[in-house]
Amino acid sequence: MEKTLVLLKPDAVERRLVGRIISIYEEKGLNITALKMLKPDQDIVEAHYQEHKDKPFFPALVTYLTRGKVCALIIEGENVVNTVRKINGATDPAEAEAGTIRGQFALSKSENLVHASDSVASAEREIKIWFPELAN
Ligand code: FUP
Repeated sequence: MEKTLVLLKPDAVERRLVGRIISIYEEKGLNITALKMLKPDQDIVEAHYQEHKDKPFFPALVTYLTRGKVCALIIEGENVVNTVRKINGATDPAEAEAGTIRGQFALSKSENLVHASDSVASAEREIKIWFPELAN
């Protein structure tokens, strides 16, 4: 079954939206197969966002992700990578459809509540970063 890596970022935890957001994935019929809360260090966040390391927003992105606890999840289901990206909505909440998580709960492009892998290959890479204990 296809897997994706989801992060509920520090703003989601600070705003006590973890339960509501997880419910949206579950009510869609997707399965949460791993879940943990952790305060990530700089290394893990830099590894996760390596594609953005030369972008001007990268230092602020690392500060944001490391400022508090995140909830990391593995979600499984048919076509789950695309399904969760649609549920999350566009990166910029101003462009996200109203029914999406970002469309409903977020305002800021830099603090947009959730992350989800953008491909099956990204999901495999990101699951190893956030759940190294599950590697076989
Ligand atoms: P997404 O795949 O939707 O998480 O979006 P990106 O990989 O493009 O961006 C990752 C994170 O970088 C965003 F969630 C927030 C941050 N970002 C900014 O702060 N400014 C930007 O212009 C683009 C992204």
